[in-house]
This record gives sequence, structure tokens and C-alpha cells, in this order.
Amino acid sequence: MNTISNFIGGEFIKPVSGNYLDNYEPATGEVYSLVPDSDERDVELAVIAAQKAFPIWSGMPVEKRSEIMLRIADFLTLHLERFASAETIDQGKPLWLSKAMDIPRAAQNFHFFGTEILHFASEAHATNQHLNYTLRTPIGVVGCISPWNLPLYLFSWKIAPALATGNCVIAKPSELTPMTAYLLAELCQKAGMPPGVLNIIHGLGAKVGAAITKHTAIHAISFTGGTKTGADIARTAAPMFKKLSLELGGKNPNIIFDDCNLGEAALTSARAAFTNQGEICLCGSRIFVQQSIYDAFKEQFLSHVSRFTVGDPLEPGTVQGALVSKAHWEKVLSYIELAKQEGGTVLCGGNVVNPEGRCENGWFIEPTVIEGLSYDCRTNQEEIFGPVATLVPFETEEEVVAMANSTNYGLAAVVWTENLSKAHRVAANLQSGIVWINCWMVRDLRTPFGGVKHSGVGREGGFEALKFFTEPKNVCVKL
Ligand code: TXE
Repeated sequence: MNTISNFIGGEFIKPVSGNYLDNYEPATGEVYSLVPDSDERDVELAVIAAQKAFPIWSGMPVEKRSEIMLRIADFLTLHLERFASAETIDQGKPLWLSKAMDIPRAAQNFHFFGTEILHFASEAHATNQHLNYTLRTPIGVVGCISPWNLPLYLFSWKIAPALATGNCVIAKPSELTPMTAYLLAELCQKAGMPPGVLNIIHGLGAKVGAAITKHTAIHAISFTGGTKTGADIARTAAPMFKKLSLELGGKNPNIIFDDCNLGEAALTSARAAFTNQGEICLCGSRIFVQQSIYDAFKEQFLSHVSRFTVGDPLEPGTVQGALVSKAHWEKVLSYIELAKQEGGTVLCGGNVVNPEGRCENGWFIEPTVIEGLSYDCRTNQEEIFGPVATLVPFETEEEVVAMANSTNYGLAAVVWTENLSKAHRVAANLQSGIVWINCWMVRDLRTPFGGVKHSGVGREGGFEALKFFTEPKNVCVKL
């Protein structure tokens, strides 16, 4: 059995408690490794190591820091196969997806922020009498807490900008998917990252996450996860005046106007609803279709979804793998039941899948499409975060914008239309941090990423991330 260790001060060490949690392979439902059950004592050791490393890392020429980060990116690319298979076993997603998306993107995160830092300049504001210039200094020790849906992808999305700007990091991957963060530590060591710069503490959110959040020497928290957890973190961190970046849930509308390219809209909407088992905060789970093309869209959409085979994520033909945990699997199933109680008709899916062989006890659910629900019922308002999408007809632009904006969330939205003016108008009227027009999940890492309303606070990506992880100091000189 593979036993994961914490990574503190450049060394792999056991949790102070000596206790471990079971780590399950979602596709089999069996324990396959052990995760440290760390607590505030491990976080304390990590903070001491990070404080010691901070003068070295923040004082290092930026080109040198960049080189180390680029080396990590190269190593990830070199070890793609190993990392992808670790991610798939740990998370349940198809292996081809880990290879095509998760691990390449993790490498790209290091590459992107490792080069972006070389172009990060601060402002100067001059008058005839005075010159203002703004210094941007690293914050010091920062906390990065990441979720289980895109484990290494989101872990690296946080730690890479934090490290590039010269901070030392206390990072906590999800206890459900700790493996690739554990493996990454080894690559950081090999890449020449000084001890204590990146510390990875494994364990439960209520212990490790809470200890990071309330530690007085950790001055900023970057978190991605559930909205409720985000609220808990804000409750503790806000009165301590910590910088906070919260990327939370979504219940994203996908709007199909009758003047769209129907074929493309149906195919991409199917991907947008079910990629990664629907466990992406950007998934388009509420599909609003203009009445005049409702039946035509439904037919094409369902024909794509019916081809999404569910099964062993290690098999190349699998489109949809296992859900991350038994608890999450039960939660998603309970929403399918709720949808039926709310009057929904299941058009396809709705059932548990028990593939033959090694995966017969895994946590699988068919891709499920439901119609006949009102836009404001619980199924259409609450985040399910699984392979469940609803179809809702609409008549007018005003009506669909109101329905799209009716949830507490506001992360991403998709609009399908060939009418340019309508596309821009609807994009402007949607309460959403991100709007895709005639595409989905196209990610340019320079763009601001994050949501409004209960989908979060702050933006990640590009210079936004470098700004978050630095403190601006304005210096005013009399000329
Ligand atoms: O996530 P949690 P959960 C949504 C999705 C899902 C729901 C709950 O709807 O069904 O959230 O998922 C750590 N202090 N998303 O409960 O708990 C935890 O250990 C500090 C959307 O599994 O928010 C993990 O590392 N940290 C989402 C991380 O927070 C705490 C991705 C996320 O776990 C903590 C995941 C605490 N008190 C779920 N409690 C997205 N936006 O992509 C837990 N954690």
C-alpha cells in the first residue's frame, strides 16, 4: 500500500499524529493508499520551514525562480504518463483526459507563471513635482487550498503564481485526491527548489484547512472548493484581514438561441455538461433552449450523450469515469431523485452503472438528462457537480437572461447564437465572471478567472494572480 507523506522543509515526513486516512480508488471503491491525517502541529512545522525559506526565495533573482519553475514544467511533461495514471486512479476520471487535460495544464501553469513573472512590471505616476512608483513585494507565507475535481491542475494553478511572486507556500490538496500533489513534491526537489519554499500538508479540511486559515503567520488564502467551505474560510480569515481569493461553485447556464449553429451547439453542450463526470465548476448544467429549436436540439444533444460510455477510466474507450467518492456519488443520486419528485422527466441515464470486472463496485452514474422542470426548482438552482443536466425551453431573450441569472451562482455562462449584437448584449447582461460565446472552456491563462455572487471573490489567472500574491507599496518622491 502506497503511504503518502507530508512535504515540509524539503523533506518527506510523517504526520505528527502518526495517523492516516484511507484513500480510495473511485473506480473500484477500494482503499489503495494512505493519506496523512495531519493537524495544526504539522501546519506549524510547515510555517516555521516557510518562514525560514522566505528570505532565500524572495531574495532570489526572478530569473532564477523562473528557471526552477520552468524545470518543474519540463519534468511534468516528461513524466506525463506516470502523473496521468496517478491522477486517474486517485480521482476516477478517464486516463485520456488526465493525459490530454489535467497534467499538460499543470505543466502549463508552471510554465505560464514562471514566464509571466518576467514580464510583471509595476506602475509609475508622475507629475511636475512628484514621482510615484509602486513596489510589489511578496506577501510572505501564503496558504493554498485546492479541491478534488481537477487535482493537480487546480493545485498548480494556485501554487505557481504564489511561488513565482516569491512567496513561500503552505498547500493543502484535497484529502480525496492527494496523490499527484505528493508526487509533485519530488519534482520540485529535483528542480532545485530550496527546502521550505513549498510545503504540502495532507489531511482533512476541518483540521489542516482550518489550521491554515486561522494561522496568524499565513497572510493570504487562495481557495477553490464548495461555497459553504468558502464561507467558513471567509468567516475566520476576514476578521484577521487576510487577503482572500475564493473560487467557489457554479450552476452555469448554457443558452441555445434558435439562430445558432445547431450541430456545434449540441455537440459542445454535451461535452460542457459531462466532461470529467460533470465535476468541473465550469460545466454547463442548465441548458436553456429556444422553443422553436427545442426538439431538434434535444434529439442531437441526446444522440451525443447516448454515446458517452461509462466505465473503467483506464480503458481508452471510456468517456465518463467514476465519481470521486461514495458520499459525492450518493449526493448526485439524491439530486436525480429530487428532480423526479420535482416533476422532471429523465430523458436518458438516471441510473447507477456497475461495470463488469474490477470496477463493479466503483462509483459510476450514467450521464443523465432531465426535462420538464421549472427554472427555479431546487434541481435547477443548487450545484449538483455531477453528470446531470437539465433542458429548459424559453421564448425570449429577456426571459432567458432572467432565468440564467436566477441562481445564487455566477461563475460561467455559454451563449450560442450567430447574431453578433445579441451575443454581446446577452454577455453584458449575464451575471457571470466568464461568458463563452459559441465555445466552452477555452482557457487563455492571461484572462481573469472567477465568479460573482456565491461563486466567489477575486480573480485568478494572468496578472490578477500575480497582483493577488503581492502587496503594492506606493513610494512618492518630491522632485
Ligand atoms: O468540497 P470542499 P466538498 C462543490 C461541489 C461539491 C461541493 C462540496 O458542489 O459537491 O462543493 O464539495 C478543504 N477549512 N465543489 O465538500 O469541502 C478540503 O479539504 C479549510 C466545487 O468535497 O469545499 C479540500 O481541500 N479548508 C468546486 C477543499 O477544501 C477546508 C470543487 C475543497 O473541499 C475546510 C469542489 C475548512 N473548514 C467542490 N473544509 C469548484 N469550485 O471547482 C474543507 N476544506
